[in-house]
Amino acid sequence: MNSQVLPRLAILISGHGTNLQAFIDACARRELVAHIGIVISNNPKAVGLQRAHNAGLATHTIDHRDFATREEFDQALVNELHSASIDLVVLAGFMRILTPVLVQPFVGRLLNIHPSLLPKYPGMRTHQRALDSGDAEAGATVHFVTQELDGGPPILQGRLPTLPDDTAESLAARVSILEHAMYPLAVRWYLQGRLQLTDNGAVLDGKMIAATGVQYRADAR
Ligand code: NHR
Ligand code: GAR
Repeated sequence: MNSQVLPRLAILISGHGTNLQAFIDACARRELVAHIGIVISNNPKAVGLQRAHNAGLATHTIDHRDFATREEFDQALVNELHSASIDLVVLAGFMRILTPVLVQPFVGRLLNIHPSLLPKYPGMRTHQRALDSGDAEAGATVHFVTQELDGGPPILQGRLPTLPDDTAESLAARVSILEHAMYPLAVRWYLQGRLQLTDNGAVLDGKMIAATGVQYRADAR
């Protein structure tokens, strides 16, 4: 198939890019019928850039430190997304808070995965906060990105038990594996036209998604 007719994804990263790798693999296996049109990192040293190169993908580094304001940084992102004709923007370990300059033109076409059971623990250090609170469960949430940080409507939530000897690192490693399974599924729903952001929240197959998202199961399609 001609890659130009495939829906085009942008994956925005800042670090290891293991979620990016999950998308590269899902596209290669045709679990996702899409083309990753651009990988953008704000961090020139992101390991994920190498993963993109290895897969033959176009990359672009837009270093936030080169811009005087968040808005100017976001405008540079928007310009790149437009020139790459992007249909859906996927935040995958992207560590810069976005302003309306980016969110507005892409609202409803902008997804994030956050490493907590939202609405618990928006922001940073989620695993340590879950352990400090003695939570029996942790996980990750895919959500539509809106102006409110980690506050956009949840789509898909995956949970797993915390373990007695867990550290933030050991818990993060298990949540990470869960993320790689669940994030491509949410993107698949979007690309199949089954998932939309409406004024009332996220909708899947014509039904409102609950405030905690659809509960992810390994056999979900
Ligand atoms: N932007 C908007 N408008 N809304 C969201 O929901 C967003 C977003 C940008 C990124 C990812 C998010 C996460 O999943 C995300 C969601 C970065 C920070 C942060 O505090 C918080 C949440 C998320 C990403 N960033 C610092 C900043 O000043 C920088 C931290 C650093 O560089 O280490 O931008 O967790
Ligand atoms: C993932 O666990 C993701 O949920 C989290 O960072 C990790 C990125 O891993 N995202 C955030 O914390 C966003 N603030 P990766 O770079 O290997 O995909």
